[in-house]
Amino acid sequence: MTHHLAAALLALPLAFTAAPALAQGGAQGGAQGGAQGGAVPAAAQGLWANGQCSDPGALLFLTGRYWALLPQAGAQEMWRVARTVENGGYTLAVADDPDQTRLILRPSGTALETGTPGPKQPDDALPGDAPATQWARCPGLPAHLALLHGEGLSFVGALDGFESACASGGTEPCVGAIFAWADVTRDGVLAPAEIARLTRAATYMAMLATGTELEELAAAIGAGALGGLFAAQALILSYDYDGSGGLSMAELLQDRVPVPGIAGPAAPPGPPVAGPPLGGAALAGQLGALRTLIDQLGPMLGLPAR
Ligand SMILES: [Ca+2]
Repeated sequence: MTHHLAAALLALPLAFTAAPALAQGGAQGGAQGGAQGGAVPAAAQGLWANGQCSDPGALLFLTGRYWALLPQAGAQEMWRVARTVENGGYTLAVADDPDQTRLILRPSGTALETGTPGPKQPDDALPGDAPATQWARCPGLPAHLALLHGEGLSFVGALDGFESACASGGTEPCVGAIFAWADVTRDGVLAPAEIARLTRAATYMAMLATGTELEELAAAIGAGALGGLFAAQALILSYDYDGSGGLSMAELLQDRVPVPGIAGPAAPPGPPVAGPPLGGAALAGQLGALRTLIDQLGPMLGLPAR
């Protein structure tokens, strides 16, 4: 069992190697007109609140490649950006889910305006007649939301970097990027608490990727806070060859075994494939290896069956 856990954790970075190819595939299915890009503009990236930062009606978190929408109640969701269209000071971000969810963005200093285009609105007709939602930039999460979203959004904020590190197809830079995020104390060893934090953050992201209710998310992260430590101990017992009580990069990369469900070694991304097979791939689908991790850890963490 513990080796399955370790293998699943090692496989986690491989999920990101597919991402650049997917982005290219999505861009080729692209829209007519307007400048085509791949990433959300830097001016729109970061944490935004609808209402007061201290008591937001909703939070919107944007990276170059992802956006997460976290209302005060109801569905907590996240999308991966397949492509963007720039037009007239507006950016349209198109996600890679089957519905090709779209979000119109217009950053202006400490304010952000967003809208959701109607189904018949062309990509380059920005902003169209979509009703606008106003957002204010927030320096950080309010205290009452930090426990629920803090670690998870930190992980989501690091995803762009993970994708870049994994784009070459090499396992070591890929694992290294995630290791660096997890190694809070910067001592080159993942202690049980650091592995537990990684587990909670990965759980958070996997749940957002498929969409989750606030209550489910809170329950999973809360349960993970306790269960993650046990899972971390099991993982360390399995891979801690030098008995340091933690896991080093060398220990993690040793004895790598292929994981069922992961197609082959981490090969460099092939030439972009045109057409529908890649277009519309859901974020949840790309995170297949991560789902394996969550599925393996789930029972130990007391997560609800999915
Ligand atoms: Ca450490």
